[in-house]
Amino acid sequence: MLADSTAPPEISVVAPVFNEAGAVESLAREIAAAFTGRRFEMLFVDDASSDDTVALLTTLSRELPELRVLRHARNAGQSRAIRTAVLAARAPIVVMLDGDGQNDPADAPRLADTLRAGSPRLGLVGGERRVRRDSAGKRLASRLANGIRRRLLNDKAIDTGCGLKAFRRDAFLALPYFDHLHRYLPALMIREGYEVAFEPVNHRPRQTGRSKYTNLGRLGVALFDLAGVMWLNARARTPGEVREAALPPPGEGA
Ligand SMILES: Nc1nc2c(ncn2[C@@H]2O[C@H](COP(=O)(O)OP(=O)(O)OP(=O)(O)O)[C@@H](O)[C@H]2O)c(=O)[nH]1
Ligand SMILES: [Mg+2]
Repeated sequence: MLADSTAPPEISVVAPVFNEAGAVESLAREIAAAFTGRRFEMLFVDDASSDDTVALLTTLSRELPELRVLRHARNAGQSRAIRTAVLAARAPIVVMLDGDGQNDPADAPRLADTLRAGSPRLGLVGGERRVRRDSAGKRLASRLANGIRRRLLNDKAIDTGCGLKAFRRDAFLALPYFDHLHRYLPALMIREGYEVAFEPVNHRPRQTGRSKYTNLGRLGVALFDLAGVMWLNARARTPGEVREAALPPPGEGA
């Protein structure tokens, strides 16, 4: 429950969902349990699912007042769903996680706390899945893509594909948007002048529903986007710290 239902939340937990009817109810309950005692909200963004995902969530929102359900009229992809959620989020700190239950909500408050305890320049705290609960093929494709990306972008991320990340809402909204941007959040944050940090997190096998990506499809688009992010980096310029210039007190200076 919200500690004070009139005050805005401190943390917005966001989950993109596309045909995840088997997972959303227990995921929403787990998020609510993980954030008990904090001022939080959770936003599930349904990306035009054809199953019962939305009906289940809206029914559950009667029981969980922190739950907000947004719906796309057309399927627009995981990154767009995350952006929809961040735009609607009311808290300055956002934690995103996959809607299929593979990320463990119990890790989410810790990532948010690390972000809040950091300097204002810390833009993102990403999860790093210590033990991947995925097929050998997916782990191999992921290791290959991660290695190439890290070498070319130098984004410090060992596991950029981990769906669990905490970030500053204003920092996220300053990033350029493109489909599948969610794989490049650490690189884009660094490009914008922010620092990034990582923490080990739990990972669980997918229990219900179907994977939304194929290994080959994901690898292909990741390499295509990599070229785009390299171009963005080549065209980046950052001003360092920006301060408001004040007039000197009377009698001092010219
Ligand atoms: N909104 C939206 N979410 C999507 C779309 N595709 C995938 N997702 C969500 O993004 C998250 C990650 O997708 P997954 O299919 O779980 O990808 P994965 O974890 O690499 O694959 P699995 O191990 O098979 O689960 C899940 O919450 C999906 O529901 C999409 O087109 N739109
Ligand atoms: Mg998954």
